[in-house]
Amino acid sequence: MLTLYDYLPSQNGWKVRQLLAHLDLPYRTESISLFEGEGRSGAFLAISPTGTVPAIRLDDGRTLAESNAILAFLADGSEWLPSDRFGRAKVLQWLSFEQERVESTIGALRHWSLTGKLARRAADLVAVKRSTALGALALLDAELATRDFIAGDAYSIADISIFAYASRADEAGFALADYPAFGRWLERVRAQPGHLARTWPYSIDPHATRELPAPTQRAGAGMVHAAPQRA
Ligand SMILES: N[C@@H](CCC(=O)N[C@@H](CS)C(=O)NCC(=O)O)C(=O)O
Repeated sequence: MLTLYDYLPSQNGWKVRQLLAHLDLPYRTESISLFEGEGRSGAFLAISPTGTVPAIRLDDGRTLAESNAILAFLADGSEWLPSDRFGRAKVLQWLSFEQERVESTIGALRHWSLTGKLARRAADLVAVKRSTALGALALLDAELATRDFIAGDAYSIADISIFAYASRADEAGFALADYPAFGRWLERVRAQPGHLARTWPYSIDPHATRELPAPTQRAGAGMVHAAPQRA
């Protein structure tokens, strides 16, 4: 059975939970206690090189990390990833946008806001993340005024991925009412059969107010992992 390495308050984890629910695929969950440093254990770094969740282990022992790579892998051959070359590339376009403009900005600001860390962050860092997030929300609003779903006419893993953090932008201090077409898309996604409404607050984790452990220098790798921003 597939194993999902997860942290329940994680919306990156939600993306994979949502697709697994659509696919009706059985899986077991292994929870990683991120704020107690479990993500930095040698055993977990062998599964997820950045020490982040989600990650999966297949029946044959192979492992895969990065939420959007996992979505693309699991959705292959399903209605949630187009089979034509251009349609797939369009989905990948929006998955890349999600990582650069949504997850790394709204995701980080939400984590800091909900766990009391925002006041400890440098004002210029917060300002850059806020302005990038505002740009992303405005862009999504303009794009979604022209079609029903982000990568075309059909709901896909690109919608799942962007929905994960964009739908929670209010928890990062953004006014969703400012983006009406985006708001209508949120409702279209919520109306999908099998939509996974269940999420978990950070308050289920007594350690969530801690900072994540310092980035690790892996022996022989010659590089330091980027400072963690999201949980
Ligand atoms: N780009 C990664 C980001 C994953 C990520 O940042 N996950 C958070 C939980 S939402 C995490 O594991 N944080 C722990 C850390 O940064 O050490 C993805 O999309 O999977």
